[in-house]
Amino acid sequence: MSARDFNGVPPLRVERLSLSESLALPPGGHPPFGALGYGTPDQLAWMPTVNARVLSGAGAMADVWHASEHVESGTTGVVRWRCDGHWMLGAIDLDETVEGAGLSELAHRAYRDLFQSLAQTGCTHLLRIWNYLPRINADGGGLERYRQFNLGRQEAFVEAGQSAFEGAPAACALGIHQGALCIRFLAGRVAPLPVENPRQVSAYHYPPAYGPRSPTFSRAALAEIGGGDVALFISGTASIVGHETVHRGDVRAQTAETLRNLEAVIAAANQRGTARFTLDAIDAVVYVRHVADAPVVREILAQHLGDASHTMHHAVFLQADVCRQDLLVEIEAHAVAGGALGG
Ligand code: 3EB
Repeated sequence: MSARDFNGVPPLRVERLSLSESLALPPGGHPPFGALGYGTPDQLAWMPTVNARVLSGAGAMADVWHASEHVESGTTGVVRWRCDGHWMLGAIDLDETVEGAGLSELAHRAYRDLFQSLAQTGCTHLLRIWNYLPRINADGGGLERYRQFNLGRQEAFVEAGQSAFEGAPAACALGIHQGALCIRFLAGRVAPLPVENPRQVSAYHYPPAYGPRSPTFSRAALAEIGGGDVALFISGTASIVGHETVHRGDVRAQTAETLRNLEAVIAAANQRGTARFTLDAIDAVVYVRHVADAPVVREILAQHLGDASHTMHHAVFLQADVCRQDLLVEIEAHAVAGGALGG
């Protein structure tokens, strides 16, 4: 593989592997650029883990990212990062009990350092953020903890002069039962193209009923990743139409509605360039609130997408809490397709 494509950008690549496959990498000796592990052991510096229970049969999995071979690693405040000069992966793990701060202050501190790390590496544009919050739906002294998180996060975006509304990065925010506040992110040198979902109110414009500060994310983001390819990052997507949760208590209907939302956001993304994405060819992570719901969620997905589809073959199912009490399922994904943005 040539290190640089004709535009001078070292291509960014991603593959979803089982834990043993990812540990068998790389043939050349040095570790891959970075990875996001699902249920993986916690001791690999290049593979920060998501501390959630894996429900799919294949067990621990990892999304392994490849960039150029010249990887520098460092820390900026609470952020550990790896950067090849064009692409950057970062991880933050902040334990509230150790830090002695509430979740709003913790989120503020985490994102402040995150933006400092971007400035330090020159990869100043966030493409995608994964947020995992301990006890996301618990009360945090008069305000739900997810809403506290939203306060600190938005404040840090605004202070850093980063787009907190239009142009916010793609993201997901899930609840884990224990451990630290975990944030993982991917950044680059070029701003991604944000994509909204015409079926949903933009999350950054949710009304105040959902908390004093809106969540800070776009429904999806598109980025050229070198080698003539475009990456689509689909934010956490759930059974929300407009700004309201629909099908309360009905996991089947919530799953079907989530699929309609995914279809809509993919269609919107396909209008922004020549790359063509389809719902049956994405690398999805499916979060279910109740372990017992996993089989029925899988059944509905298989009905819509086909058992043999790429999406069904590659989906990782995790147990996690979703940011609204009444949401039972959430799906996020990435996909890569040939093409370019604009045109
Ligand atoms: C929603 O649509 C569901 O706070 O970063 C999805 C994706 C959700 C990202 C976030 C929250 C976030 O509002 C929740």
